[in-house]
Amino acid sequence: MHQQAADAQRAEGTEETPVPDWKPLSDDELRSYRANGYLHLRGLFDAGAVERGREILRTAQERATPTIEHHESFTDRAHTLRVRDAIAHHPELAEFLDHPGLIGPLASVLGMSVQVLGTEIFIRGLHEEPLESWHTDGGEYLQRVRLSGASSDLQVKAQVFLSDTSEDDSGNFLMIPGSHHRMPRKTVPNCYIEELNGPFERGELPSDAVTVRAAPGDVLLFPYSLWHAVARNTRQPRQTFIFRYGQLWHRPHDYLQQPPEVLARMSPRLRRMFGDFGDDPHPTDFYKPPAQQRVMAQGASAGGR
Ligand SMILES: O=C(O)CCC(=O)C(=O)O
Repeated sequence: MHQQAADAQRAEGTEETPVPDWKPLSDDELRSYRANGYLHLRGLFDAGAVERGREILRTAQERATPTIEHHESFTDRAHTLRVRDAIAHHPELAEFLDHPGLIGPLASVLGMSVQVLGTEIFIRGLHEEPLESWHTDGGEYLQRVRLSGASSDLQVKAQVFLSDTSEDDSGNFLMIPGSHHRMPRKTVPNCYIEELNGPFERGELPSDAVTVRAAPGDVLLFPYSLWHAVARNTRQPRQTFIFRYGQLWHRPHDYLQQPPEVLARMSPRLRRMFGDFGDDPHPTDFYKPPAQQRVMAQGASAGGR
């Protein structure tokens, strides 16, 4: 157990703080994440969870779940169905967001200040060209922030794979390990990385690019600053969820505040992770969250209701 998580578990005393239902990353896993800018967590969700995840996707397609209002920065395209703020319409996503196997890695890379900043359903259809160009996440101002080696992270995404991308040309996630420490030569408002995208359009990949081959149930964790793109898809619709996380003192990406009826269905841990501090929050709560170790210890599956 690395030092930060060990401190976290001691901090509030054993009487009050239940035994966490999650385990932090090992020192080696955390070192690897910080050096390479990603963690491929294989088989985090079992076959039953994957099937329930696919059911959420089917329901979203059948009901044509609405997404949020368009923003001028969105680059949504016809080949991709993208439902932003999906938790507001699909409460079953709580099973994935509150899963101990995901909470542990998040608590390790962010510290215990974990907030869900966005929940997206993604279905990437068939397309002969790359589905997304090289970019970083979170907009031009976050793009210019680079963290030193031992820093806690600021914002991360967890991509939950529900269909198979273990072969090439299946809408694979592409990334450059270690690129989260580098600044693109030129930074532009849409965060595209121009030095790579000209060659990419001609079919060239950087020599240090890695193609992620993921099986259903795998999760890829990566920070906002990792240079990434998406390969073409000539096989089958690619099904994933993408969850954004950040510090509790960040602003969400796809909601302002979850409505009371959405929060009411969640465990106290998940409500806290949606930035909920009850009816009468103090402004300082977001920076110094009360009883944070205790609230984060257990979710719905451990009876933390
Ligand atoms: O679809 C993917 O694999 C990645 C999506 C992406 O580039 C993003 O969420 O920023």
